[in-house]
Amino acid sequence: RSGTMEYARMGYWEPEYTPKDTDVIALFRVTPQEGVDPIEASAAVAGESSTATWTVVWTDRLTAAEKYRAKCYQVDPVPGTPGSYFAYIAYDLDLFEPGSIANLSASIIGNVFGFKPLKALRLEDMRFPVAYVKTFQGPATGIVVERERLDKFGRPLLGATVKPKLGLSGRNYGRVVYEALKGGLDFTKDDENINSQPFMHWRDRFLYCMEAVNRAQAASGEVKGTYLNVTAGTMEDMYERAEFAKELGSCIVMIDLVIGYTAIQSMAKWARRNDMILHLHRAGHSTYTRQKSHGVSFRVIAKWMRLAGVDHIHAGTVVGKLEGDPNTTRGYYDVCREDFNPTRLEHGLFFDQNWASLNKMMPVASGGIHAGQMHQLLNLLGEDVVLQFGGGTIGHPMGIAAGAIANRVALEAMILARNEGRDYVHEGPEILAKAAQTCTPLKSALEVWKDVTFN
Ligand code: CAP
Ligand code: MG
Repeated sequence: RSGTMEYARMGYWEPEYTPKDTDVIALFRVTPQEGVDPIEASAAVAGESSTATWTVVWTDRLTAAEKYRAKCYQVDPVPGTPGSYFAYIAYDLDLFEPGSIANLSASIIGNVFGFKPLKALRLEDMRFPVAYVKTFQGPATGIVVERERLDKFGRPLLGATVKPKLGLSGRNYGRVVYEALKGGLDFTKDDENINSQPFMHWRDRFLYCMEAVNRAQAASGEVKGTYLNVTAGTMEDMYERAEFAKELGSCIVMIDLVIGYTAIQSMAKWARRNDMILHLHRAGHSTYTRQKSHGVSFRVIAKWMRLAGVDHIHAGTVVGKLEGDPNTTRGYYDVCREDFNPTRLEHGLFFDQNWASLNKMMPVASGGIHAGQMHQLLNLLGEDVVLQFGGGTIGHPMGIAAGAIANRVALEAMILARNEGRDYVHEGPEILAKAAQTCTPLKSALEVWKDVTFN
């Protein structure tokens, strides 16, 4: 019995262990400090994210320690990254409260990320057993029912985030919503940092936005929506805002990731009870998802959010202004939209994941995208996605409705070409140019943003 814990020797390293079908599995990228043995470091991650502390404790013997100890069963060097290791760790299902992301994350990304023997630690992926998946509600509405409620099929949905991000009055904000929806978008959206500031209190925004939605629906004959951001400091405020949105006839409400996991799950339950679509903006995620050696991969956040029960989730664009490579982003979209994710290392999916009939989430692509990229967006992101052009609608030289028209015409031209079996990706610029001959707003959009690529 030594003074400090020897994790590997104490059973947190078990190379012979084969994970059970009912185990939760986590894959960490472990970067030990100089001189720390990678196996010991990985065993320590298993220990500190399950039962262990820095020394052996007598009370271990009062528990079924063999069972409750997480088991690191495999450690592989990360290809091309000397000094980093992939550690596979299995956790018995009994370690987790059913249906609670907060409880899960308090173990898996709890104290362990500050552990001194580690230089860096990243949670890369997780596998959840069906028994655990079934303890979660999953997306309140799901892609299929969302499309039925909106009566829109066979193409991506189109949206826009109202800009400028801050400072518009309620009345002017409502005007943007009306113009964008009437021009042909399906949705408009509050920005992540629009809540209830002195320049526009939430109630004003909701009233003007819903007036705009109703007028645009009457003018177009289409179902329209606007994501009213109900993110608020307390649960009471958030529910009050969500109830008011529903009372005004909105089909959708929005929350920001920063409200936290318990609040997200509660809102998902509210959304299911009230037949509302729940949009999640991933505000803040890059603070911990972006670094390759430390933090949490967004694919894990996407998995947690599908369990938690949101309907929409921002998942990246590849071609826009925010970071994201094509294959990793595809992996996020797989997590959102497949019933079963097979292991697909090229997309960053390290495990088979059975979603056990949980609804699918609608991925949302935004951040510096515009009509001239329509062929790339359709090719990269597929059909079940919301393409959201904020600047790419509201910055149109001929006005907001013209911006919306440009996006809708570009999308429909591309869908038509795809459905005719044309090679729409390579012929994309040609197809857009042809459509622009009879659509001045599209012509103008292609002209003004032709050089914008963010590469
Ligand atoms: C986009 C946006 C979105 C980000 C979110 C913004 O505006 O409103 O919040 O795209 O990123 O504030 O930047 P534009 P992600 O359309 O005008 O660029 O979807 O990657 O989470
Ligand atoms: Mg935004």
